[in-house]
Amino acid sequence: MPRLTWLTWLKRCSRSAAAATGLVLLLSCGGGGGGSSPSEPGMPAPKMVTVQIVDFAFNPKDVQINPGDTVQWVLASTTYTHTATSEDGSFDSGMAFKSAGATFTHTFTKGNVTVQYHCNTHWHTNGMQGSVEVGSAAPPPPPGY
Ligand SMILES: [Cu+2]
Repeated sequence: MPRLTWLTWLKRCSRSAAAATGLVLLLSCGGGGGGSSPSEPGMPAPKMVTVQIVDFAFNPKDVQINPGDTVQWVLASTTYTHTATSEDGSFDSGMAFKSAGATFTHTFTKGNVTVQYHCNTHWHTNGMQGSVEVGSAAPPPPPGY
């Protein structure tokens, strides 16, 4: 009867393996319950990054974000004729900065790109421009941005 014994062992073994797997699933289930975000695990929560418009410049000029993050431009100046206008046409604030503290926001969804933008009014006179690097594999901005 060695064959029967082996089969019996195999059955018992697979049963305990299933039980062990169940235990592992149970443990990993219980361990992951601490998070407050219902979104996909491993994805950082979307954040907002602020770029100030000070005099005739964006500050900071270049920001790094992740796909899904939002950039908020805030007018921190007393000149009201600025815009935040992207080179690729993906966003344009227009004359949104009508008073100090006025904001314009844009959410960047496409990853691993560097979006260059400028102020329509002061681009050529003051080199008023900036860039947003989206994703860890985004190329660095060209000189001047
Ligand atoms: Cu400007």
